[in-house]
Amino acid sequence: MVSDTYGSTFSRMTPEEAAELVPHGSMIAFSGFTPAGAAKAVPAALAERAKQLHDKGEEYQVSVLTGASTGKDLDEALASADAIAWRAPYQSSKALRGSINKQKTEFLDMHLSHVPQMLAFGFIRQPDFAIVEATDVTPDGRVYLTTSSGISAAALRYAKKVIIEINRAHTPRLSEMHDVAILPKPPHRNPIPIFHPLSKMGTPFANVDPTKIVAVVEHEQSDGVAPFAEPDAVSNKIAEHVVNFLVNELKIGRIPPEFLPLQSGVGNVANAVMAGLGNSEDVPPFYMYSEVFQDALVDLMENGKLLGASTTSLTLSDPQIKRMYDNMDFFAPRVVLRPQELSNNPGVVRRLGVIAINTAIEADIYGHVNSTHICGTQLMNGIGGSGDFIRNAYLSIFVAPSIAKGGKISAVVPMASHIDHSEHSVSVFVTEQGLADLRGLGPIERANAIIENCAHPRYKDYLRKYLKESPGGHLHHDLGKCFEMHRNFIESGEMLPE
Ligand code: 0RQ
Repeated sequence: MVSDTYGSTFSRMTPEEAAELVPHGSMIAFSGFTPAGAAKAVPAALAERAKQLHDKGEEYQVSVLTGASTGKDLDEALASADAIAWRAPYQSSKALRGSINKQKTEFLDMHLSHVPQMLAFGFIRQPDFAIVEATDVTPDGRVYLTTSSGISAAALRYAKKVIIEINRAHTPRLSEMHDVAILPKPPHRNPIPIFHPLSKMGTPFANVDPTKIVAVVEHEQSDGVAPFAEPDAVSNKIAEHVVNFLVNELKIGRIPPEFLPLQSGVGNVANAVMAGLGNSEDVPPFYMYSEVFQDALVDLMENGKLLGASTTSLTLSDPQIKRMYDNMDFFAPRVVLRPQELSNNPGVVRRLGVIAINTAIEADIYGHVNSTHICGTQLMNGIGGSGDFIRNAYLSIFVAPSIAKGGKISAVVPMASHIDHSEHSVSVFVTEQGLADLRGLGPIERANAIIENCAHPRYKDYLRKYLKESPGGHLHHDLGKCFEMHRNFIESGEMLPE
């Protein structure tokens, strides 16, 4: 399937041989944004190596940088082997989450668009290795990336040594979607020439100095993306509120007739919202300017509702990626895969007027949003690309079920226990209970809108009382009581015990 253009130029190795090249303490920049395009064979071999060395009483840990979350062979395997000392910028692995929350792994939670620039300027340590998945590499150093772009181009440029994983499960025609560019360093940056979600400005491959390539490993493994479950009633209700809101904005002319590009976060609620928009006859065909292209979008593109998409990853389950690979004549001109510095570029997001829809863990009555830390201490996944988009979006919509854990937790609280997105960046908050349009509202008006429209009935009276009885200036807050719901949960397992 893959044209073998590198011939005998580079050393071909087994994953185990390549893993032997990576010493304890190395900083590794891996390809991958979600499981899409993530390095697979070498990290799995590194995890095996770590286990064997630990069994012998020797230390072996590495620092791991990627585009975002990864597949099971990377974060989950390495964390299960106790082999990750430091990690950035995002993760969603159970084993790694556990290690981070036990302080065994140092985790740096970052805006994803910042990563390539931080590598360029040495804000984060120079990678000793880049381990990047590709469909092909040429003797002169062209690297044809697979299902994600992420930080791969920057990793190849700034790492001291490079290992390429050639994955024969992907079609080489992915190069028709890739548009790779590395921005010049400031102050030598011209305006980014992206004036439409499908604008292209770069090359269909990433570049590497071929003398840095120390190994090429070949395999054939799918990305292993889990298919989405059918949306539940709560997700569908949230989707209905979002669709009705956007249709009304369109009717009254606050969204132009050709609509605006959409960004949608990951997860089942986000998938339900995309499906809801796709099924609505009142929403015209639209574009996406987003970071993740997930299962629901394949159907929407095929039926003409989704005209085109800019993304940094094709996070598709095996059946959906097969549909795409079987019909590349149709899909290739409609998808642009960009490095995350560009897919998530705040300047482009502001220019294009993106409507951003992301999921919150909790919001407080004034609209500050916590996307990352349960009760202010336990990391869930990370901020991901949500901040890149919502701070500069035309409309920043946050969605969340009004309750979690069977009602023991409220998503609306007096004061968020950790803040990722401030009230200044949040236009609309939505739960299955309803929608609070916060635009143009002062703080007390915002609080009333969120409590009355979004809070679960079980929590409304408590929140109303908190707002009414707390000492008031511009905002109302009782600093002795604002975390009472969180304290209750930690002490008794319920935010409002009977
Ligand atoms: O727990 O897994 O034990 O059932 O959190 O919650 O409702 O299934 O929603 O999967 O969409 O995740 C914010 C975490 C939501 C995610 C977050 C518990 C709940 C459940 C998951 P269980 P749901 P989702 C683009 C944009 C930040 C990054 C981002 C996220 C689990 O969307 O990581 O936006 N966002 N990226 O029970 C305690 C609460 C809770 C709670 C939910 N208040 N307290 N537990 N849960 N609310 C993506 C990228 O950048 C790649």
